[in-house]
Amino acid sequence: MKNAEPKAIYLKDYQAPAFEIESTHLNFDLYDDYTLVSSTLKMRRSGVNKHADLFLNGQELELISVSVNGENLSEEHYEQTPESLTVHGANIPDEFTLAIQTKIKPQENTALEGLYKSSGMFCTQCEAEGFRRITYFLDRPDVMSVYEVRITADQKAYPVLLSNGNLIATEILENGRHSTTWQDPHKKPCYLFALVAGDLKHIEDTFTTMSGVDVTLRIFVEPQNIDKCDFAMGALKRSMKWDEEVYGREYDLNIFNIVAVDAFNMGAMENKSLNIFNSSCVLANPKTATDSTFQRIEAIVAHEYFHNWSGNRVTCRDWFQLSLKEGFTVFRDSEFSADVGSRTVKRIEDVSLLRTAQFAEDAGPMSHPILPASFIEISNFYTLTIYEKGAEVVRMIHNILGAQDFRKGSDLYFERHDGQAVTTEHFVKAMEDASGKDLNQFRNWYHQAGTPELWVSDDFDSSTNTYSLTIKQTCRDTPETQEKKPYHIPFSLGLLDDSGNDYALTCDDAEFNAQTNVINVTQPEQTFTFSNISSKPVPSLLRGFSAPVKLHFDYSVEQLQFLMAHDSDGFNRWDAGQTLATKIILNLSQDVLAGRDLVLDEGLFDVFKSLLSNLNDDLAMQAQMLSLPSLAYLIEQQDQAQVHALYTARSFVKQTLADRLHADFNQVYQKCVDACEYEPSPQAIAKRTLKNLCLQFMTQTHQYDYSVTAQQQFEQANNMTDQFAALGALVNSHHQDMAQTALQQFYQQWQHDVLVVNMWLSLQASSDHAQGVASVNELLSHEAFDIKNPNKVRSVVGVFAAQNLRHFHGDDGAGYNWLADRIIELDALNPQIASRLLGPLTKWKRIGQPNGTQMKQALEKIAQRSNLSKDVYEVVTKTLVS
Ligand code: B3K
Ligand code: ZN
Repeated sequence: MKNAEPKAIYLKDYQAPAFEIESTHLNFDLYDDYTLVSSTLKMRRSGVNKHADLFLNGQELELISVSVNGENLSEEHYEQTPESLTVHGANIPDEFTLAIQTKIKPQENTALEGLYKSSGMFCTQCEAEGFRRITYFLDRPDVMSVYEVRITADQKAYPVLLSNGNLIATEILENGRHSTTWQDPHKKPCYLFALVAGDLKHIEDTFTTMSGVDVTLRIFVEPQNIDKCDFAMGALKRSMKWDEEVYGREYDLNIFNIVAVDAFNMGAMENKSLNIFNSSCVLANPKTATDSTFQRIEAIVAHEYFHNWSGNRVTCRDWFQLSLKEGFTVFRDSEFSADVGSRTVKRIEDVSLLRTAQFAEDAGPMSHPILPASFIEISNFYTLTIYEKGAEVVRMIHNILGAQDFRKGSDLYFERHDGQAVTTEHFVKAMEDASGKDLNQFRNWYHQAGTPELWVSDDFDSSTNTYSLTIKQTCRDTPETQEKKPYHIPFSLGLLDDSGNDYALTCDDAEFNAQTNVINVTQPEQTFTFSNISSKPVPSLLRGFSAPVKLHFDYSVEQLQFLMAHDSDGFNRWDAGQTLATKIILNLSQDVLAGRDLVLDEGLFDVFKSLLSNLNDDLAMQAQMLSLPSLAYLIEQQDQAQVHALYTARSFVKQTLADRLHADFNQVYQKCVDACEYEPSPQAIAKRTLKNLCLQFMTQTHQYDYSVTAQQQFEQANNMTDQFAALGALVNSHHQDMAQTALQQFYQQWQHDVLVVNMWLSLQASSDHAQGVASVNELLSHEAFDIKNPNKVRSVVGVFAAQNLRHFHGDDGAGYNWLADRIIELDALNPQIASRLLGPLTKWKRIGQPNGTQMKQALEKIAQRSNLSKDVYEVVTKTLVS
């Protein structure tokens, strides 16, 4: 590695800031080839050291001037490095005004952090450390101040000029320029600062808060997108109401703005009263967006809105505490989605993501606790662990305390820490204080990485009518902790009698809660004995996935079928089916490797047959039950994954079910066809999901030709969900001629719509039937591709590496090498995106040979480059040394 080695920073080294900023005045003069930023800060010393130097962060800035109390400082009064400006302590009184002028080049900013341009408009992204690319500042979340921001720009090109808080002045200036001034009365860290300047249209609505205050809500978009804002506006209003009803949280300004931008590194950003969204996470209408896009938009709008309390009013002391706001807010948005849609299906989706992707992260070289102890580049820590596992940890607290005490805990947390920058410990303490429950051992979840595993065995004694469960917990070594302390695991369960009803549970153990049927597992090994059990029950374990663990219990096929049919817990009914299908596919993959003939298990066939013949009202659940475990999930079940054997085994199961049950699938398909106008309601979504799942199976079979059904749906659909599902069914079928024609037709129809074209790119990048690297290379050179736009990169490069597992893991290693080249190319432009793309390669140790070694070689190729960004450097080095 030819880089000067970037250094890690440690949580244990945290020191409170030596200076406070009482108020921040910013003046932006925007021009097409540069921007002038003048910042005036009212500051005071806060530390005990009265001579401390003033250290300010800054990156890619041209310093024009710096003054203290109106006196310009000359170069001997300060020191500049590429990442900082340090004013010598001798020049600084206890209270002072610091004025700094810098010049920046937003139009050249391809990292999309700080102030940059997206399709002609100016916008910002400051979390985590982007503000330092705007001006020299104490760029850390525990420095909070009030802001006043004046923006000046050409009026014709940038008629809309926005920042946080309330608009307090507008001015028409000379030379066709104009300005607006914004004042945000709430103290905030600089990562919540935002600015937008562009030629935008907006829709407007109002929300009246629970105490009767009217809030003006606006969504700003480029003019061509004005017909795609209504759904997000509805979602915003639903979120505002939900947060009042469920958490008692009211909005705190008279204005709330959302802006959609095309070039954005992630989904969206919760800047105070000026949320900025990736256009793919806010724009939708039935013609252009699928059901899953509508659902994603609703969840993300809610997530960003909920941050107003969990993140903005109460923020993080330092970036090690990121899960304080993200884990809590994901839990909040996930409960919101469960309340407005199907609770069980939402749980299934969340757990699938966790078990497929977060467990993989936790088992890989980048594994870290939800409260990490160190990092090199914070952008690398916006992970599934911080977000999704963080949310599971909050969910466990919710389950241990119960809904009422949890609400008391959150009220206390918001009241105690309003306006402060705090730690995860403050959150847990508030929960403890409000409920009187001891969460001491529970805190291990914050400090230890890795997925705990539960090994459960049972014993039934017919002479005493007792049934015992022995639960042993283990957790594999992870980089930060070798000796794991036992976790406090809330373990929800039921025991089913012969007719499939739940026994009333009686257990003397103090760790068993008879009201909730939850066992508090706290020891490395514990046995729980239930009395009055008249015959051997079928245990339903870890109901609702009550803890983020891997569960091992040796279920028989009959027991799993019994649970699928009778379990009162919907999640476990689904999970029993997944366990059964997983077992079968893993066994078949051994047959593939041994060259044996493949035979479909009749148990699985019966399950599918009966699901298709007995449609009930819960179509959303039926669709989930009929979904085979994903290839990514199957890979996660093996220590040395044989990707191709798994792919072949899974495809065989799908193909055989399609061949033997195509008429049944078709019957369900026909029942679900309806000519109603599109609605993104849970019931309508469930119907479409089930219908389109059937279509996928139907287009697989060689026994009958359903391609015409798919084609008709493609041509006649009145909404994107059905049109795109039909296109997907063709693309992933053996009807390749028709697929190619439909792909061309689709592009012709939608080429003017960037977001739809991105879906079109993704579909091809993920296709089993395409030619691997050769096909994705074609997509890279397509007119619709642009390497500077993260959505395009994700649609092609990200999707190929993370979702086209068959071709990415092609035997010659070409997929890995191709990805390494893309990462190298992107690292020079946008390090955050480059680093994200490393994810699939970080799994090299868990992929069977020769692939594992080929993946490692691709990583080494990247490691040998000079001038890697910190982002890529950190992931590559940690991945190779582990
Ligand atoms: N807080 C932002 C994420 C910022 C990512 C910075 N690299 C969005 C969210 O989680 O709501
Ligand atoms: Zn968030």
